[in-house]
Amino acid sequence: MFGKILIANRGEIAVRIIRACREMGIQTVAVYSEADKDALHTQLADEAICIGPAAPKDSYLNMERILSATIASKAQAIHPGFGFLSENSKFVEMCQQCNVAFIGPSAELIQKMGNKSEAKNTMRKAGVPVVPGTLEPVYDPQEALEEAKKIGFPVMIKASSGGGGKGMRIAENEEEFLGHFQMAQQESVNAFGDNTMYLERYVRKPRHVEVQIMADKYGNVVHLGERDCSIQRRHQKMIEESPCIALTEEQRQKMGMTAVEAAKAVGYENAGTIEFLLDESGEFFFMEMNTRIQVEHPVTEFVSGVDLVKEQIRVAAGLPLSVSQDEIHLSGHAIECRINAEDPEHGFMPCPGTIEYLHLPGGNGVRIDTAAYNGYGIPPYYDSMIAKVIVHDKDRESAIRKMLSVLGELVVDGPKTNIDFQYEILNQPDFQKGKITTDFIPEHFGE
Ligand code: MV4
Repeated sequence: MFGKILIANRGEIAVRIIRACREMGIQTVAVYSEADKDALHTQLADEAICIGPAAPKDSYLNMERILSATIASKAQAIHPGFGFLSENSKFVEMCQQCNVAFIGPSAELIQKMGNKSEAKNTMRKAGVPVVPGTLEPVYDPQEALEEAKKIGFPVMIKASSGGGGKGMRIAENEEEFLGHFQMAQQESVNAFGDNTMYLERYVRKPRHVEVQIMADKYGNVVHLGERDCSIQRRHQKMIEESPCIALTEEQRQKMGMTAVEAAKAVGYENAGTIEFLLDESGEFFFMEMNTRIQVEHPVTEFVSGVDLVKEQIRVAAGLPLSVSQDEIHLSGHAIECRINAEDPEHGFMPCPGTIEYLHLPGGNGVRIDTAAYNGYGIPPYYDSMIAKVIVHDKDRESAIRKMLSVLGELVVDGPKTNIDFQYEILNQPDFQKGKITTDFIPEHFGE
């Protein structure tokens, strides 16, 4: 096992990883920016190294400085968390060159899955269901129009390098296709320097359902059930839950096994997530594979009882998976709400500032992952998520009631937050009935 791990991240996920290391008897090294000298992760780690100014490119994205800190502190491995360098294949290669273990999959796999159209083709060849669409990349608007006519409208125009909705447009008909294609392609060129596009049939009112998988270095792969992440605002997830109540037991089995097959087909290692679109008829299609631990991993930890971060560290150190598929029993229902310092009344504008008073509820089946504390100043340079509230209870109705109780008790004085907005979502009759699709927020609260 590793003796010392460097955590190349900040905020609640850095704290989450430090705690896992401590429980495993592993020494921890935090890296921090000048804006994070009083951050919780900086204080909690055994050692902390300042890696530069506040701007992410000068600190948490600065590969040379992070590797220098790793070598100077004699850490044997880097846990990247999510965001920042977690899906940067160049960084993974640099780790390898420095003889430092990267806690995650190989550079090749990250690169392969980072290209969305290539990932889709890889999965299609492995027998995983994908949304019907182009098999080859498209570049030329006129040629794309011909392909779109073959698929049939409406079509989804997507950037190969995309993700998170960037470079993505819906064309309802032939007339608007060329304009939308050119806009999506331009957006992709601007954001990723890549004009490679692909087309798909547009799936109306889908659910976003993703399967957590975990793989070791010996070809063992397990899945830990699915998460329904349909409640999103502008491609930012707000609420995640497990299980997805729209699935029958048969569909759930099929989706889990499909995810395991997909991971095996690419020789995956470490934690990963296979994203599916679930349509109104119950058919599901591969969307993307995320090659990192995700924000919403605690809902899976609650229903499975498996500590995913500890498992990531174990498999990266060369140990076999600690559980087999037969030993994984999913129980009850878990829900996560992301708490952001933002103003829902003014376009969800980020609201950095000092937390004057913080009260975190607790109780049976309540978990709050946060790096916030009384008097903490939220810096303006990073994302606005300040806490994750996760609850677990015997069924969905009980979990919703628990979440409403926790959100009602939670106090964050100082910055504006989305706590009341989250409460309103959970209070909606359609949410309580499980009528949730990716259109839930625009349909119930407007754009
Ligand atoms: C789609 C789709 C409908 N049909 N593809 C959004 C981001 C990217 N990961 C894929 N996305 C979508 N792809 C087809 N063929 C609808 C979405 C989509 C969506 C997906 C998951 C969660 C929220 C979403 C919100 C809007 C659109």
